[in-house]
Amino acid sequence: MPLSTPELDARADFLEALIRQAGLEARERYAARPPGRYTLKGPQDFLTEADTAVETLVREAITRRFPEDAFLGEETGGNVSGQATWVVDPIDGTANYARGIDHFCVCIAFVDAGRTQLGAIYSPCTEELYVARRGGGAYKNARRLSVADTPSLATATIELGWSPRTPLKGYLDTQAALITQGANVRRGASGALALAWVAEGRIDGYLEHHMRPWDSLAGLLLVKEAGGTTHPYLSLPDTLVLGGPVMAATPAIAPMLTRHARLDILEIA
Ligand code: LIP
Repeated sequence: MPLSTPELDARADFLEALIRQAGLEARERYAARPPGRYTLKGPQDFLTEADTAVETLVREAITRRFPEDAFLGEETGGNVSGQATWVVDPIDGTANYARGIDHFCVCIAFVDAGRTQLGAIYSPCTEELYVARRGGGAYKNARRLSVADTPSLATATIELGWSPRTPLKGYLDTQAALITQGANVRRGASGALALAWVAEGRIDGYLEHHMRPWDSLAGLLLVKEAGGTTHPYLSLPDTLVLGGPVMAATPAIAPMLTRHARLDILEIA
């Protein structure tokens, strides 16, 4: 049974306060830590003490306020049993965070009835809070967002995400195809912030052949609510558990991005 409007209202209000608190925690730890202190979960997959501390703060707050909801976090896991679920990345852009690069965010989505209903992305170093509610629009610091009206790849800026979870050839082939079409291609190592930037119109598209749900759900909702086009994510089987491909772009750019990304022949390692 989907949540009622008042029940969703309560979670929306709670989410904004919680992500600000989590962002403050992340920023205070960032300011106090010597760059370069981290461990690796795998090749280019960074982990810092802050990831775990911030996720614990978020998880405990949610459990106290909404004990009936499920929780799924990047660092402490959780359960996906079809009930209303909070999906949390405590620090997206951990590689940046670990090396002292202040391009990172806290990313929280709320999924109910099989769809992302709420999304929030907070960049504490720039104090930019992006929020979206299904059917309610996308906002940054209370200002309504809209994707860019860039007409073609020749004048577009596209961010490509990558991780060792997918074949490097797919990333390099896509990068070459987009550059050949004249696009400016960048990589910022925070997929969540990149998706927020698509919603804000700062860039025109984001593509990654495989993203985890905690990195992507909030940003995909932001892009949709800002008038953008996104590749179906949660409607694909098991993406809440296994992740999946992500494409989000302005309506004009999306077909060209999908074509060059070859999402239809995607292989997940
Ligand atoms: C990051 C993702 C990004 C991906 C990076 C990394 P993390 O998440 O947001 O999409 O390209 O390799 O996985 O690990 O910083 O939370």
